Amino acid sequence: MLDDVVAALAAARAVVVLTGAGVSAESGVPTFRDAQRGLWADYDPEQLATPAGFARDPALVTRWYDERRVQCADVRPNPGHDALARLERYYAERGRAFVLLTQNVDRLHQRAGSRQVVELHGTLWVWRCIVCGHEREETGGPFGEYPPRCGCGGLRRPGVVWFGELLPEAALARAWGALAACDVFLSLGTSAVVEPAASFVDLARAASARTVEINIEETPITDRVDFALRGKTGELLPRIVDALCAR
Ligand code: BJW
Ligand code: ZN
Repeated sequence: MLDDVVAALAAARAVVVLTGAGVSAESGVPTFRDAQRGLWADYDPEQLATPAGFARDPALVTRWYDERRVQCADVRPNPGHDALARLERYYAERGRAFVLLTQNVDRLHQRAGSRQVVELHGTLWVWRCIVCGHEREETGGPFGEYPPRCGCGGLRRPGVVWFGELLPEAALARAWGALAACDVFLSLGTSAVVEPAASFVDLARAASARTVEINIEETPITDRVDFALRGKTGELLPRIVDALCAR
């Protein structure tokens, strides 16, 4: 089956990749839905990743996100991220289209060298004031004071997309445009339960794309893809890209 995926990638003229937390797991970034160790193990997601949760307890929510931001500074991209950056270069050198849609907020794809990255769920690294809208990239140590405040006195929040919020319009438009025109779609390390990204596979199928999933477990889309590879992205992606480049 790996050979079939490599053959589909070799023939592809336009590729769309969707990534989720599983791609960063081998870097040591916890996923969301891993019940014991996941990011939500000690909390109800509704408490942390919703506008209502932030309104109820902004100190708790901003501390949680700030801790994650600081942890992300200490981790490195893994071989899965590296392979995706190489895959992008493979298509760029051949004048073919490639877009990486990520639900991840850690920016590890960019650090690995990927350039065509669409951040569907925003990023942990940019914080904005909920009153004046002022945004600033935060690369230093922990804020230390929670919730952090803007010069105008307003509360600052992480630039991520919470449940019930709209995805950034430009990101969504880019995703829809790329999906409508792709001939191969890869869903990597995502549980495929959070909309609208969970339905991207159907948009790719509607465009007659070959569809591939790589995950250590089955997901709700496993039965709808042409090729479902069971395994770690940090192990399978380098093998796939090596084989593609060796053809
Ligand atoms: C490995 C691995 C290894 C591990 N190798 N694999 C239609 C129907 C029903 C509900 C809705 C709907 N449309 C919208 C909604 C509401 C909601 C939604 O989807 N709810 C569902 C839960 C049902 N969606 C929204 O609210 C979105 N907004 C929106 O659509 O606005 C319009 C609208 C609103 C309301 C109603 C209708 C329309 C916004 C979604 C924002 C999601 N935000 C979060 C938090 C971001 C901030 C933060 O980081 O805290 O994004 S939630 C969280 O889930 C995070 C992730 O990006 C996202 C996806 O998770 P992901 O990446 O898949 O991670 P996991 O942990 O779930 O899975 C990891 C996977 O990796 C697993 O499968 C492992 O097996 C695998 N794995 N190691 C390969 N080494
Ligand atoms: Zn402000």
